[in-house]
Formats: sequence, C-alpha cells, structure tokens
Amino acid sequence: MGRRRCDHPEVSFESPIDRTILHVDLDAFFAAVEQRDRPELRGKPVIVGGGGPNQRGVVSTASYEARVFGVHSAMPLRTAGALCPHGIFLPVDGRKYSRVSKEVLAVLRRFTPLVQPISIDEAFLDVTGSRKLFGDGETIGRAIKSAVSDEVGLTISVGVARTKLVAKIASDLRKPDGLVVVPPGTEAAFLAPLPIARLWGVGAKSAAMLSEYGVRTIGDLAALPDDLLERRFGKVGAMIGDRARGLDADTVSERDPAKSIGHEHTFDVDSSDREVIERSLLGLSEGVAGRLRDSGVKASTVTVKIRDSSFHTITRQRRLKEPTDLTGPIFRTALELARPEVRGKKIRLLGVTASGLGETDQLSLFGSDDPRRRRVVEAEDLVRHRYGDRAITRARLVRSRLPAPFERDPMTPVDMRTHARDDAPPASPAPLEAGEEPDPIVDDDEVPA
Ligand code: DCP
Ligand code: MG
Repeated sequence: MGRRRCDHPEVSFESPIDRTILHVDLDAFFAAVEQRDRPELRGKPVIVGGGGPNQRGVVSTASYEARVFGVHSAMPLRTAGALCPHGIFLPVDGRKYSRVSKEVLAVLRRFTPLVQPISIDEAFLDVTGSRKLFGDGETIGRAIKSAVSDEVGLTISVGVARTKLVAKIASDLRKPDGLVVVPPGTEAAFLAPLPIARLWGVGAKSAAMLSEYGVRTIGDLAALPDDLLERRFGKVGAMIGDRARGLDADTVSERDPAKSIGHEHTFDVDSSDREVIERSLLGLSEGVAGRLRDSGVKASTVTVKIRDSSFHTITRQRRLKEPTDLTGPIFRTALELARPEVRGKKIRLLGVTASGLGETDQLSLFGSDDPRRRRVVEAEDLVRHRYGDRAITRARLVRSRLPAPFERDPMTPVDMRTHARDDAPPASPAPLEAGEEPDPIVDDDEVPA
C-alpha cells in the first residue's frame, strides 16, 4: 500500500481553523468493479468503454494493468486497442457503477455527515467533528479504506489534510490504494516539489506564462511575491499564490443544501459592447454547467443578474423544459433573458445562476442527452479537473480577454464560494416562462486554449 507521511520541518503557516479534511477517490473505478465481480479478470488489463478495440468511442477507464501500456480515460478505443492488443474490452455498466457509488457513499457517511460527493467515485469529508469518536484523520482514513474494502470489495485512495486542495492532491499521489497524510503546518512544504499543473486554477496557458518567471513547481510559485502575481494575473494571481502556499478556505459542503450554483463577473470597465456582454454570458454559463456536472446535478431554472453603471440590479428567470447540466441550453436561456435588458445600458456586472437542482444519475448515459456529446463534455471535464478551468474553452472565449475564473459578486450577501448558495429572490419579480426545447448543440466550437 502506498503511504507517505510528510516529515518536513514545520513551515510558518497561520490558519485559524483546525480542520481535518479527507479526499477519497476509488481506484480505476469502473474497471475495479468489473474485476471484483469477475475474478478471472483480476490482474488483467481491463478496458471499460464501449464495444471493443475497433469501435468508435472512448475509454471510460482502464485497470492499472492496462495503464502500463499507456491506456487512459478519454482515449479513443482504437488507440487503446493498438497500445494494448491483449486488453479485455468491456461495455460500460452505468447502473451497476451508480449502485456501487451509493454503497460507498453510505460507508463514508458513517464517519461524518459532512460528505461532499464530487463525482461518481470521489468525495470530500470534513471529519473535524468526528475525531473524538473515531480518532485522528489518519486513523479515520485507514478505517474508511478497510470498510470500503471489506464491505464493497474495492480499494480507495485517501488524502488527509487541513484543506480540500491539499487533501485532493494527496489522495492522488500514491494511487492505487494510497493513504497520504499531510500534517497541519506542512502544507506548503508538501506542495513545494510538485509541478504546478497539480494546482487548481493553473491551466496550460498560465503554466506557460509562469514559466517565464522560472516557475516549474508549486514551491517556485509560492515564492513569487503577491504583488507581482497580481500585476501579471490580476485577482486570480493572488489566489493561486495563496493556494501554492497551502492556503485554501474552501469548506466541505453537503450536496443537499446547494439550492443553486451561480457565477458572476464584474467588468473592469462598464461595457455596452454586445459582443463583450454575450461572451461573458457564455463564459459564465460554461462555468455554471461545469459546476453542475461536478456536483452531479441538473438544473431546471436559469437566472441572469444584470447590474448597470448606476448600480441598479435586476434578475430575470426562466424554467427550462428539461433539466440540464450542459452549457448550450443555459447559455441560450441566459442570452434570451439578458438581451432585452442590456440594450442601451452600460453594464457593470453579469451573473448566471442555475437552480431547481436535482440529482443526476452521474452517468447520464441514461438521460436524453446525445451520448456522443456527453462523452465530449466528460472528456472536457477531465481536462478541466486536471489542468484548471481554462484549459479547455470555447473558441469564442479564447478570442476574448476575460479574466478567469470569474469572480463572485462581492455584493452578493451569501457567498459560500462555488456551492451551497441560497437562491436570492429576484430583485424585481420575474414570471417563470416556459423554456423552449434546447437546440442541438454545435460540437465543433471547442478548441484547447
Ligand atoms: N470516467 C469516464 N470518462 C472519463 C473519466 C472518468 O467515464 N473521461 C469514469 C470512469 C472512471 C470513473 O469515471 O472509473 C472515475 O474517474 P477517475 O478519474 O477517478 O478514474 P478512475 O477511478 O478510473 O481511476 P483513478 O484510480 O485514477 O481514480
Ligand atoms: Mg477514481
């Protein structure tokens, strides 16, 4: 079992809160379930995703035995077949994986009620309040690993730290079957030697810009002065600097209280430029849709918020015919709601919020979405998770010079970062109108940034 304790000397790092956060992520999830259920597959290169090596489509996941050959998620099946001709190709059994995912969640919830599922096979847990009952973070991590192994028959990797970011990086470091503990006070030292690509919010572009300053590792980034980072990267600069030093105030929020997911953007200079406004709405919609997918929920209502140069704020809301977690329908609705309201005004702030959230079957292979489109979106999500929100974006956004990620509106009263934000009542009541059927989504406007 991979296990590592970070034994760097204490670095000075002030945190007012003594939290213990775990990030847990099942190993080679879909493939591991198949190997569990069919012992003859154990120790073999198993590739889950579609019909076989000569089929269209992509790999959902590969067992660690298949990864040795270079096979990985989102790779075309044909490529996987060429790399690993002896691979055992299996179709995706979404219903089974959803069921197993729920069993694992039930185990996790025995250790704390504060469980935030992030995807079908990973979750954050805040176990601060459980330590008296179950022991320290490491002890709880071990107990979770044993329980998941004994009761569900799968291995799960665990990261233990004081912040979500550090816990997530830690859980990935010794996969499979890892347990990595980062003791309080050693966050910055733990992060320092890692490449900056591991940091949330640092995409390929930012990495290239940072390399101009000789930044390769998270430690190099942490050493840059804040004012330089802010000058070069704006508000985001200070944020990634903090993250590089292990500072991250994001809290573990259960999914249930999240009634809406919203992103907002304040323009540096108030704008009446239609192109600028529409691009912003697209970027905001994209961010919201990504968060919906991360949380495994679909939204049935879209709200736009518009503040003009005189600080007059309105919101307009519309219910969609069909719940969605995709950018297209959210953007189109936001655009239709905003267009009549922005005409002839100088706009200071725009917001897009999705509400009426319902749990999706994580593998919406079963939904009415086009499964091909769904695969593209999932592959994008994977890149986004690995390299930050701006690693993949639409052509229309690439041409723009919008800051990323979008900042929240400082005047919004309830600010709980990305999740768990109560639906603010519309400033001026807006009737709920029936949304139109979403148009087919154009696939070819995505390009890597
Ligand atoms: N998945 C998918 N398509 C992707 C990425 C993932 O269908 N592009 C599915 C299959 C994975 C599951 O989601 O088994 C969980 O994703 P992870 O990224 O956690 O990958 P694994 O659990 O397979 O492997 P790891 O051990 O790296 O966590
Ligand atoms: Mg996993």
